Amino acid sequence: MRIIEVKLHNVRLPIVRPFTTSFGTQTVRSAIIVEVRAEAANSTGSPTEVIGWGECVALADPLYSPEYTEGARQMMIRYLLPALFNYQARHGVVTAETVGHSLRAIVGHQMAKSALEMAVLDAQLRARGESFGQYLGATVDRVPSGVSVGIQNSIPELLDTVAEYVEDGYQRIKLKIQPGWDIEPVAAVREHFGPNLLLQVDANAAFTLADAVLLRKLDAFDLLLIEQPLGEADLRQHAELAALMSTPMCLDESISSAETAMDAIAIKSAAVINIKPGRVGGYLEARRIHDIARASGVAVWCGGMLETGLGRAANAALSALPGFTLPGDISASSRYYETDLTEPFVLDNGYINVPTGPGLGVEPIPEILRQLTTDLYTLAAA
Ligand code: SMG
Ligand code: MG
Repeated sequence: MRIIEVKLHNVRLPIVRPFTTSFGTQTVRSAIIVEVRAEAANSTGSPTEVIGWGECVALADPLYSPEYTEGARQMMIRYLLPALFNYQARHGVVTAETVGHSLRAIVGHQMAKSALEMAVLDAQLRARGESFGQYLGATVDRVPSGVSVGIQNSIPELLDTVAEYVEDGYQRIKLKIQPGWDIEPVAAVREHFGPNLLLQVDANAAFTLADAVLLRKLDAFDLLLIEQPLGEADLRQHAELAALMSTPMCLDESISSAETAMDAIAIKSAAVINIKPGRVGGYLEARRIHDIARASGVAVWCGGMLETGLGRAANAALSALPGFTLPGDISASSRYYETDLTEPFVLDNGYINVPTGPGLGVEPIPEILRQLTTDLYTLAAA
């Protein structure tokens, strides 16, 4: 396809209730929505004009990962869009499959790169009338929905919050933990909701290997997994901790590519991988990690970055691949937003339906996108 123009919409979506993790509290979601206008081949091969949408999942501050919203925007404007347009000028066309290749000289910045690749892929698929799910290899039409529960002010508040989500139908609960909010909340939730609740924890890198004795106490609560207890760079230390615990070790922040996934599997730092397309540079790399993990007998599930309906649609499609054997962090839009950018995703008996329309199968509602946009940047291809 030939890109005609790219728009970057900075959007701000208020979050319905503050979401606290070991690294901070989110009250508003600022994201960059990428709009690619292109001429692409339709199913009969004739050129047709289409719009594709991408979402950059970098958070406002570099606390979860090195990337952050403003930095990602600068990165796209200064380096990635020029590199993509330069590739197009040299080759005449771009395809979703070559976006990663065209940006490879620029080190890192996976979330910014992922957003561009997602928008190009969406445009390409919309033109040929194929859905994300079909393209990625989905084998089911709905995915079980899990929810991530932030750190609360007290145990009673935590129990109330979890009860609400269980009533909504969420099939799995993930508790955010940090030093001082670790064993007690997990014990309380397990005791209150009983042995059948699918339960897991996520520390967002807040512990060190010196906390191994404390963390081992989590083995008593029959957790599905413990997610990223140690630092992003601590692959070896995660392997040591994994050997000391019976709870399966899951990595999130540490897995930035298919290569790191292979290394983590090889040295036994990960029995489970949380796949976030933004964190690994896009949906194509995410699928490669799924393939590697599946071939290695490692379970994967799809993480969440408080996506708008655009990212939620793509994540639902990815989660429909056969190796996604654990419920993901793909909740209903209402978990975070009163008004989503797209038609809201809703829980259907504890499941999220995988969109079936062309591309993402959903698009921003123009009026809502306009209202929530705080900044707009436009660049036309040369
Ligand atoms: O989209 O529901 C969601 C967020 C799920 O907990 C979630 N994400 O480490 O897995 C994680 C966090 C990262 C973002 S926290 C602001
Ligand atoms: Mg995580």
